[in-house]
Amino acid sequence: MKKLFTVITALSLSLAASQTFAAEKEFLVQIKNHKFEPEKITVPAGEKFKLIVENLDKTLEEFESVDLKKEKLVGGGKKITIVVSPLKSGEYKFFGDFHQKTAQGKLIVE
Ligand SMILES: [Cu+2]
Repeated sequence: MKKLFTVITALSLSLAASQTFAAEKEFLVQIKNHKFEPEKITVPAGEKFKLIVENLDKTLEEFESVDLKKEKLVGGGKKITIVVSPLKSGEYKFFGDFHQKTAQGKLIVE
């Protein structure tokens, strides 16, 4: 009986987890000619979300943000997903580490 209860608990927990997972919003930012498109992305405060970074250039880029404490390579023609923990409202800058002169963007959290 105890075993059955454990199984049910585990099942409902994983169900709850998958529902939370499915509810996460996704935001797409593309890299084109070493610039972010769009350069400003508005996201909700206090919510975990996913940032999809798609590199349309042929060259390697690195999505980086000191404000968000994130750094991830994205190959030419590739796509990466960055999971961002809930943020307080404000502005969070990010940039392409390999093309910092042009690749600049920010998240507007509100
Ligand atoms: Cu870097």
